[in-house]
Amino acid sequence: MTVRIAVIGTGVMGSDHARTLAGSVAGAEVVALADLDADRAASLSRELGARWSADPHELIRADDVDAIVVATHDSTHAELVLAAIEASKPVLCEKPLSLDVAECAAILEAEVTAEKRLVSVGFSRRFDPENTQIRAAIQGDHMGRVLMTHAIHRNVTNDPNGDSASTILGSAIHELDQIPWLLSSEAVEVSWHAGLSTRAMPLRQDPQLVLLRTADGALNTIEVFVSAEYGYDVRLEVVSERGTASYGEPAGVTVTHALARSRSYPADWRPRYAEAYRLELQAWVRSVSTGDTHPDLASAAAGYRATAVAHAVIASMNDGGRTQRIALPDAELLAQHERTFG
Ligand code: ISE
Repeated sequence: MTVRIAVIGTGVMGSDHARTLAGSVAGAEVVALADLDADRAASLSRELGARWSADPHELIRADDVDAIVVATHDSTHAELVLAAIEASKPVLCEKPLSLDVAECAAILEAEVTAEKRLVSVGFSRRFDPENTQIRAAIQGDHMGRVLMTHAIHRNVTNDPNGDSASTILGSAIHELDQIPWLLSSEAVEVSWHAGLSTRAMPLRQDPQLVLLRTADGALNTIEVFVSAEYGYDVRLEVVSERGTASYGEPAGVTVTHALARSRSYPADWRPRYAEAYRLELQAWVRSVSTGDTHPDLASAAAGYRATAVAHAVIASMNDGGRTQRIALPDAELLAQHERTFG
């Protein structure tokens, strides 16, 4: 069965996902696009042979649309995901599921009421081959227990109007999902730390350091620096009792010239995670067409947890870096969702 998809939002990620779905994902057809920016949507719709609309709700309800990708501004995710659940259509929502924990809870509630797993969240690192190799390497007994992990997440630049909290909800949110997923152990407490800040980003603290403790007792450090200028650079090292596993060297060819040896960094995340996005979209499309959810597709519950952890980090930021326990205000609903949908 071909899954007929509407992509809502044709900015950086929406257009990237639409092109990947159209060109590199088996069983997918992009039939419609929505964006408030008519020129942007019209030009991508010509390229992909899909129709476009300024009204996402019209596409979510349309009879010739089977499934939805949401890649709009973060503040609109919940409304569109709820509309997809209402229309009983599977939806892949870019991270974060919502900026707001209460909105994430409303999504959990709607999905539990629908009695159908419809929501997946675009935590693409779960499909990144280097991450899945690390996960395989640290499983089992041969390496012993994981004691610590160290993540580094650097962007070339970011929204100059963003504040320190937006770094956590828009960028560090990846690691806030990735580390508990990798260790199969939920986040239990966090603290936020900062020192000198780059003059390139006057409105936010940059870089920031988050310490995250998982339920297994491991301590995890996350440096997130969204205006590092030199290149898109993402690294991870897992330190276990009898070994380590890590990635982080820039991919590609090493060039030697003029007494120097060099490799290039990508300017943003798209080249670094192109394969992860393709694998994630393929897993989602296959799940939609077979009805068997891929185990690594992040659920709405994972989306809820990551947003709740992000808010605990922001609480620490606003409380002089004091350690915060993770508050799960809808613990009963979350447990019910996880019992029902795994
Ligand atoms: C962006 O939205 C992403 O998803 C990237 O992976 C991340 O590195 C970047 O900081 C975010 O803004």
